[in-house]
Amino acid sequence: MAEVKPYNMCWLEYTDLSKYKNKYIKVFENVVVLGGNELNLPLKELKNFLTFSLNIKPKIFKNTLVKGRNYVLIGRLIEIKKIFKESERFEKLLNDEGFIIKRIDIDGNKVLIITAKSYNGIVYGIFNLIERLKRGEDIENIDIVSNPSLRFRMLNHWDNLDGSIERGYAGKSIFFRENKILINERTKDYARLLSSIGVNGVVINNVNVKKKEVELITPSYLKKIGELSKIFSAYGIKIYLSINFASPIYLGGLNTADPLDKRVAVWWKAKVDEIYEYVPDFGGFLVKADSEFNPGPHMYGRTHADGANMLGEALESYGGFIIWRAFVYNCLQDWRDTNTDRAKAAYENFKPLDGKFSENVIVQIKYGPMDFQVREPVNPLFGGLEHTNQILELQITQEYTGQQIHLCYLGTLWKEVLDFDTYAKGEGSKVKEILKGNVFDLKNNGMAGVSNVGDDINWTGHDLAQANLYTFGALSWNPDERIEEVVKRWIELTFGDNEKVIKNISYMLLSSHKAYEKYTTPLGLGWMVNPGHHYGPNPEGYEYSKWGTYHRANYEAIGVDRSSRGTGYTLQYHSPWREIYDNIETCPEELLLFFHRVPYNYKLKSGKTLIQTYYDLHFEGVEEAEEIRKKWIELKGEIEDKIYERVLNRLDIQIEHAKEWRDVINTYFFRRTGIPDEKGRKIYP
Ligand code: GCV
Repeated sequence: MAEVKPYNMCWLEYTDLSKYKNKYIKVFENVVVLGGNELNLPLKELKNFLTFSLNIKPKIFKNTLVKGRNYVLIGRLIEIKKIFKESERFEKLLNDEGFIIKRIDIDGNKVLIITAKSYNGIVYGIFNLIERLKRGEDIENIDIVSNPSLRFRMLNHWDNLDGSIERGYAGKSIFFRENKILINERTKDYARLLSSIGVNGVVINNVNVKKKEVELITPSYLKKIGELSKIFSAYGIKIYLSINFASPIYLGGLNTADPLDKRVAVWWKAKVDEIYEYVPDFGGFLVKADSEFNPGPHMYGRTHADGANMLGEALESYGGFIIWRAFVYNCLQDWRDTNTDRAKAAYENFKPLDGKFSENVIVQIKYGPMDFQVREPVNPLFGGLEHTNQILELQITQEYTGQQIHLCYLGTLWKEVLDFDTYAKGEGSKVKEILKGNVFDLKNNGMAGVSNVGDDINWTGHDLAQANLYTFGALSWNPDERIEEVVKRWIELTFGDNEKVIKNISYMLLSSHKAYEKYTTPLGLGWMVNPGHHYGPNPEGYEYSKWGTYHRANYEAIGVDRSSRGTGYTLQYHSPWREIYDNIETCPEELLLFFHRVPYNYKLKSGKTLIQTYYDLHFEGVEEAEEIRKKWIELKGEIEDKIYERVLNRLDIQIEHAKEWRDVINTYFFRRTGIPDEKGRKIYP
């Protein structure tokens, strides 16, 4: 009875739930849809779920109310208001993409209303209802109003036309193969998955736009992108493209891409007109400019605002957006240069431009000032920019967090970032409030996650890494949600309602980031990875490179002094953070080595020295990883065999690699200092 596909549908798998049939049959026997055919697709989603999972085959009525029976009523608010006066008050409760699910009495019949102002809202409402049914929730008296808090909820794919994915750990691209655009059953299923978690925008190609990918904005690709966009639009998702800032040179035959050169602006305007002919629902461009060898306005002595606004103007009449990345720093640093601090770069580049960007330009900012390390302080541009739309960029793909071989659930970290109080306008200026538009009067904000998806059978390589994708959607819809709640919901949707499964997997997910942090580079150190691919330990892998990522360990101390006495990075924060971070005594210990250069014998609050703490954390980290594995083993027999084995296999590798991390890092510290572990555990001399 359940639906069978050649890949697993994650939280949206329509498994056999006929055990709930009796509970729901009375509600779903009749479904009334108001309006034309535009709601066929969400209706089909509901019908498919009811049929496949619950074995309920509802009778469908279009624009006809059924008398004397209970029914489900689906329609836009504008339609619902015509027949049901009381729903006028729904108007004030909803934002553009929100929905209402409510069971009420109409003429003595129980009616389950699913309504929204927009098409997107209806789609989200249907998927939300399906979630509730999958979890067996009681819907007799359901009364839900749900509005997304953030306007932009986007996925960024770093996919290349040849099918490879930069920092991808789950197979090949689902969008591209051999320089062609792929459209198949899976395309639609991906749109469904994203829509079901409220995502409303997808950038399909890598921000590093290389020679072949420059051509994505030419008719040879635009036709297919138009087809792709239709599929995604049906699920409320706009397609965006990453572009190369020098496209006027590569494609237009111009000898410049100077944003203030009229010919360049005219070329882009014509290009945008052409794109919208093929892709009427097009969302806009994502731009990595003047960053890691990608061209940008600096090449012509212009600012990021000059570049972004010129493009913004071309998109304006179509309602399109420019998303401009703040990941700009000197990637050709000399390691001998101790004056340049990469952590300061984003703020230094963008703070002076605050207020200079057009309304349809959004600056996209990585969560920390460096590059998605296991822990970094929150980027001071949050709270620093007061007149600029902003998107928080998170990395769902686990580049520095175990590459989907290690279990590393990121929701706990993201939640801390969202809850961080920038104090930009005094207490309460949290990152999430800025993104909601509550701190500064800017509404075009949101979250972007670098996708962890590929064409693996489970989409994400590690089955449990699906939780990261799900959580990204949940938090970008509602950053206030408790993370334990998100985790529980994901487990129930994916694995069912077995108490032990929920308990053990919750434990595994919620403790995994801490464990990973402990056995890799805790206390804010970061970066001790192998260069290039970024997997596995290499304490000096980046020490003498050009990337600006140094810890400068010697025999006495480790870490960079970023205080006001050092590089001055702490001064980019508002008080009280500036003072808290500046002082080694008050700096949160989890970020100690990010902000300070610390002698190995420095005593932490526990009374233990830095070096002893480092040894201890590494031993603890491995023990915690072992505990996580144990929790999985306890679930043998409770989880489908294939998934159980796949995850176990990765957990086995994780333990082995966690030990490698522990031993390499501890040995490095021991060899640097000659200080033995107080507890006499094995450290390789
Ligand atoms: C897409 C890091 C990654 C790069 C990535 C870059 C970025 O440097 O290692 O692979 O490029 O960030 O975010 O642009």
